[in-house]
Amino acid sequence: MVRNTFILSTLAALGCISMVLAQKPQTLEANVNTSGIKATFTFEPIDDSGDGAKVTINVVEGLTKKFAVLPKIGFEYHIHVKPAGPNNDCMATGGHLDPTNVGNAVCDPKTPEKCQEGDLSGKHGNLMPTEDGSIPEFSYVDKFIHFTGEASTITGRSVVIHNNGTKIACADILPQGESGSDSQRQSSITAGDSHTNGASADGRLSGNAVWMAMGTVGSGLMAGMMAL
Ligand SMILES: *[C@@H]1O[C@H](CO)[C@@H](O)[C@H](O)[C@H]1NC(C)=O
Ligand SMILES: *[C@@H]1O[C@H](CO)[C@@H](O)[C@H](O)[C@H]1NC(C)=O
Ligand SMILES: [Cu+2]
Repeated sequence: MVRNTFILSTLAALGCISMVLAQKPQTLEANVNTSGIKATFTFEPIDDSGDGAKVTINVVEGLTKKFAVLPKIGFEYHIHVKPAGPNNDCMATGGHLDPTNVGNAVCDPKTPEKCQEGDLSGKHGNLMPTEDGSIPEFSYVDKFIHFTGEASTITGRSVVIHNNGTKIACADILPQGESGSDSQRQSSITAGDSHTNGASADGRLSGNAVWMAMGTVGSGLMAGMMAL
């Protein structure tokens, strides 16, 4: 009986590890809710590779024609390198995410591979203002968005919306469900949940986590053998 329990728990532990290792990158989200602008940007992995995202954008309010400095050109938006942090400081977000060092070269939507990874409006068009400031939800696939790689991952960075260049609103890119209020974000950091514990910034298991998992199985084996 003890032996069976031990074998079963060992198998269960191994099962959990293989499930975690084969895990698809997490869906990420940036919830903009500042300066009267409310919008959600969702980044869903298109497969297990960590490269490519289905981006879904839902602007609830704030992007009116009246507010736009250039209503015919609209609002640019990008993934910026740094997060806005707990005070949601758009000025702290730094420049565009550009791991291939494209720099200021103009982004041609026909050759997105030559654009900055973070230049979403360059690749897919600006957010166009409306009378009431909302934009019906729309989606596109961007194969050059990465969930992995220290330099290329979008995890922990930010989405910034501009009005003729000026940063007007922003939000950090976090695992879906954690991108709500600052208090939510704070509690998820202090609680050290499964997203932050052992998982590296790019959403995959770090070497340490693998060794910790192996250690757990090892202890299980020892405990099981001692019980025999
Ligand atoms: C947006 O911000 C307002 C004011 O700061 C707050 O009352 C509201 O709960 C926020 N909405 C969401 C969806 O986080
Ligand atoms: C838009 O921004 C440019 C560059 O900062 C500036 O020269 C121009 O005056 C702005 N346009 C308007 C209509 O404010
Ligand atoms: Cu920007």
